[in-house]
Amino acid sequence: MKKLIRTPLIFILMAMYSCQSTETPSQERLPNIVVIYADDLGYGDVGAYGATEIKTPNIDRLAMGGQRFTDGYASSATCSPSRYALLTGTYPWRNENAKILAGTAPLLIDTAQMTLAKMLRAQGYSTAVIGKWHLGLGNGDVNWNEHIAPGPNEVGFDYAFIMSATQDRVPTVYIKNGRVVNLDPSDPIMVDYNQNFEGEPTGLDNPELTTLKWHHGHNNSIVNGIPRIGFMKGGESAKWNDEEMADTFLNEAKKFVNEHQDRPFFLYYALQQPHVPRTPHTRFQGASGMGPRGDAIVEADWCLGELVKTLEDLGLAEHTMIIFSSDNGPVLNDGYYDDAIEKLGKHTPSGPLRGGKYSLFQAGTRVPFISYWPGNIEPGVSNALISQMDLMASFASLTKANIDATDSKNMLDVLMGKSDAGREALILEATSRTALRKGNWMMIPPYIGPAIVHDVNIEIGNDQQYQLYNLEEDIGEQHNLAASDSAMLKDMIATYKEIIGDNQPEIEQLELK
Ligand code: NG6
Ligand code: CA
Repeated sequence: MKKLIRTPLIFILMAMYSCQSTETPSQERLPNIVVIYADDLGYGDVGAYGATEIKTPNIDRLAMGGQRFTDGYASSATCSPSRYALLTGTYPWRNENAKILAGTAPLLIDTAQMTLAKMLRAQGYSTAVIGKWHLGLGNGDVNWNEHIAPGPNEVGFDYAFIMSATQDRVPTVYIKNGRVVNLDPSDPIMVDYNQNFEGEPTGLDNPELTTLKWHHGHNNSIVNGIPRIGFMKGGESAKWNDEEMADTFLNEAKKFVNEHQDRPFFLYYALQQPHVPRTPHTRFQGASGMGPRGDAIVEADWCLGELVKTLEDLGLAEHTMIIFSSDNGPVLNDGYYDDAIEKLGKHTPSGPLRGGKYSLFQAGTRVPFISYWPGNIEPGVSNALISQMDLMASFASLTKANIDATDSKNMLDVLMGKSDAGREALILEATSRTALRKGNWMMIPPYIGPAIVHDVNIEIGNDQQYQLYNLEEDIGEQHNLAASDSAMLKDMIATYKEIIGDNQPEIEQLELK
């Protein structure tokens, strides 16, 4: 039998009073904002974007009930630069340190810089980041056994429950508001990216201790049988359980929503899937028939569904704008032997696009991008050109915040499905190279370097000639029109130079005529 808990009358009266005082028409409550950000999920990895071999019913439900963008972009083809742009509304190539960061890298965002979290906090939001951070921590010499700062709390997040870098990088511990979770002070953590700690096993020297084999890189410290990037010693009780990571982040996200339902909140829920090492919970192992990469996608889809269900159960769905996207395009073998290639079957993670993660071709940065807000966003498909960087100016408009935005464009009406007037132009970045999307055209300047990165088997877009593609007719970027349409090429180069100014990568400056 359920126990009845009696609420004293005074609390009921207080609750009634507080409802009345906050819900006057002039003080309409701002919507909650939830950004759900997958890691390395490709344009073709989602049912709503054409995947038939893998099932993503929860993401598809958002796509069907919201705006599904066909031309939505991450700012970069790798993680840290994309996350930097997402949170600051600034092109990553303006910051020379915005590259894939080591687990010991200092905080990439200047604490004086405006961020999504700071902006929304100033508008009365409770703010949280839960999941993958990968934007650096501290000032370059972190003692992992003390309070770690500056970090997310210093750039606008009230609450932070994160992994510092990636699942394949040390330290393999969770950090909650600057403190390593479950750390035993008598077993301090030490981290080094240059040299090993004496006597500690590594993937390179002790393959017999690994349960997952490394293919390239990933042969330093072994944690939970998985060889990682970087060396780590100590912190035994604080080490995360890889297979429980998805549940851990999800439970944190649900808890945050539950505890902050009474005032507007901003939740940046940064999923770790399907980045390597892919370690879905046993509940999902075998779920896709595609090995761990497919299973991790099914798991990520489930996590998203659970969070949406939590919002619905609390009656918050109509008060919450959800954005779903991915930090960069897909990769199969990103350093471990995990059957991603062998069990792929007919699935195409890049969909119809060329390239993948690390690439200036479309699959590097064009990603699933969905806005969802039942009762407020008209369902539909939008071909508007939009970047994750635009969330800053768009959320400023939504919450009436006053910010200086240069790179970030106000796309609120586009996100709401009220307009299809997207951006005119967008610079895309991949491993410190840049290219221009404008209208339906794509221009990649000449770059010297390998056309294919063989370890990952991805065409990254290098060519010593200009490349010009008409995406409307040639979404797979097969026909280089640079020689045949010199007027368009000239126009694209002019726009590219105008936006990028002095920030042209050196190699490009040499070649540009
Ligand atoms: C690369 C790693 C790759 C992945 C990537 C970052 C090697 C050989 N490769 O350097 O496995 O960790 O960095 O991915 O170490 S990202 O999605 O966070 O940008
Ligand atoms: Ca990524």
